[in-house]
Amino acid sequence: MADAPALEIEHLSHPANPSLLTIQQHVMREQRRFPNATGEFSWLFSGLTLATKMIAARVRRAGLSDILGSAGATNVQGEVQQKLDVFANETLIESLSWKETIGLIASEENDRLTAVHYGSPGAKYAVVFDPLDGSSNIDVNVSVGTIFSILRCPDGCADDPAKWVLQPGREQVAAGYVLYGSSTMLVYTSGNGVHGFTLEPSIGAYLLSHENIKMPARGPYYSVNEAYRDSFPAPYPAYLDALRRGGLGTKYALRYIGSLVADFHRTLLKGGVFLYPPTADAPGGKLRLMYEANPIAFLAEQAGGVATDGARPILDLVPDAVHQRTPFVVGSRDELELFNRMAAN
Ligand code: FDP
Repeated sequence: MADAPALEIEHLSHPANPSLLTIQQHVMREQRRFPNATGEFSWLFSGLTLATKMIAARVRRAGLSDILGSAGATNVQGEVQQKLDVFANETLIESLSWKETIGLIASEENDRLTAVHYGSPGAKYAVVFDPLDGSSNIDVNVSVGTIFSILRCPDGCADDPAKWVLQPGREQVAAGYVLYGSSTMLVYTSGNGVHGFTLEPSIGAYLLSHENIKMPARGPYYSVNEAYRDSFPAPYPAYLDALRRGGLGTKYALRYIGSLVADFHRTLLKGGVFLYPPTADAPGGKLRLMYEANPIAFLAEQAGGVATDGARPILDLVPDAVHQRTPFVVGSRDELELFNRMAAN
């Protein structure tokens, strides 16, 4: 019998196309940094991506379906719930509840923690989220977002849900947001840089579009609701004046959407500073530490930026309640250096 021809191998002549890297593949690649990684984390992440694609689809059709307007109830914050808030919350909880590694969920919309696989030996993570941030913008077709933070179960957390969830932001395993804007983007960090993925709607996949995002060291904008300026404490009014008058070399312009994810996304890409100071109505600040400030601060630091509550780094704050609020200043290195200098005087 004649010898069979040897199987020939042709090597790929070009490197893999990075723009075809999905979020799932990226998360798996990041996990390989940890020798004992099991792939569970990327399975958990798929619950987030599925839910946010469903939310994106609903947001896109918002004017066409009967989903605009109030759901007729108020949430734990005393805010009127929009129908899309309710949809986003239920979709995230439903999608994440399939993931055996999730023990607990905390949502902006829910007063109490939700036990998912709490008590099961495989439950390692808690997911904390704001299902639809900026919801006062929904009815007028302005960008909204989902923000999430993932925390690992520390030693002894099995009998103590508070110990599991009320960890400083520094302990986050991963965090990110999805911006439902002119395109839908997912931006996340697992402690190794900040990476952005754009939803390709025709195939329903988040594809890598912004690898290793770095926040410019200085930017052109400050972003704050200046209508409350009269009640801002020191040093906020003087700081805003300094930026406007060229204290950092250029005269700053103002951009404020009133939707945290959208305002931060611009700050991340263009640089500058976003502020939500204490006000007369919200002396402790308005934004929530665990599912707004912490994940955004983690992203900011990973991108070379800085985040503070006016006195301390956001990521060092030890929470004492899931829904606690904080003043919040986040942005580029130079703007935050000036802010911290003025705050110290
Ligand atoms: P919203 O009330 O529309 O949900 O935390 C909620 C938030 O929006 C943020 O997204 C936004 O940055 C901020 O509140 C806007 O608050 P003001 O209307 O007081 O400026």
